[in-house]
Amino acid sequence: MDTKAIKRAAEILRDSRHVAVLTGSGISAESGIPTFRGKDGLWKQFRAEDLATPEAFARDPKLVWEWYDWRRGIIAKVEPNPGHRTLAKWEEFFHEFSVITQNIDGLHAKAGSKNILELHGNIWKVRCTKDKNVTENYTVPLTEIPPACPVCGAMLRPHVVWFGESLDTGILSRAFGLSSSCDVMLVIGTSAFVQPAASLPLRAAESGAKIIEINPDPTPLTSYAEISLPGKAGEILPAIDGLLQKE
Ligand code: BJW
Repeated sequence: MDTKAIKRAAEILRDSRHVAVLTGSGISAESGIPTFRGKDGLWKQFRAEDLATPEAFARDPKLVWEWYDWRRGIIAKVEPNPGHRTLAKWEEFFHEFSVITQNIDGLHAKAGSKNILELHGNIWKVRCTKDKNVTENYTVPLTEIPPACPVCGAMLRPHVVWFGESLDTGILSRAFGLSSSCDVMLVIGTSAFVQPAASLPLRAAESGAKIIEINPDPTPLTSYAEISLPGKAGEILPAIDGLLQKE
């Protein structure tokens, strides 16, 4: 661990009032949830075109639901790790603190974070394909695949954002607003490959925020980062927290 860079990150955070965090699947890796693009990532094993597009769902809803049912089974068994827990703790520490996440696993909320924007939806929510009503559903495994809407009987779909689908405009505009107004943005565990999420740190940097990136590997955002902390979120975030609490 680069202790000098961690110390500098703690100094920057100590001087900040408004902190925004962008997380990706890497923050949940230490909880046991596979990422998408790493060497053991989901997209090495499965094709996004077959499972994470509206066209794939229209073609074979059973296949898509079986994949989500499998992932719900993994996520149901895991717990937030020290990375999630440190971010939840920091909500009390800073004047304004928000987590903007691309993750659908619900682990930030489970760790205790409250100011969360879920850009790509939530795996524990389902949406009626007919009336678009969104409800929570925690049944694992699902009792019928594809599941049916208990109100109208139409097919339900996962309340997640697939490739080619627009993000919720209210959530996205709040995410850009936070990115424009924060003093510092922590970018944690994302390959910064998927738009529009990957543009949020660029908006923050353009607006004068300092970027601190935590990721074992470099990303297209690394060159924009004031501080780049190569390593695991579950180790680096508690190390920064240790220094913040010292003062
Ligand atoms: C660790 C670690 C540890 C490991 N600690 N770190 C502009 C240009 C080009 C294309 C587009 C564009 N604008 C829009 C597009 C199209 C498309 C897109 O971005 N395509 C790219 C692939 C090029 N975007 C969309 O379609 C979006 N919609 C949209 O923009 O609508 C308007 C529009 C439509 C069409 C055309 C133009 C405009 C929707 C994107 C939806 C993404 N959906 C998914 C699935 C969600 C549901 C589900 O989970 O099933 O979201 S795909 C997948 O990727 C998932 C993730 O949220 C997302 C991001 O992945 P993430 O989190 O970054 O994971 P990885 O695996 O990539 O990276 C993990 C990182 O962690 C790595 O860097 C590791 O090193 C690191 N790591 N262990 C810290 N312990």
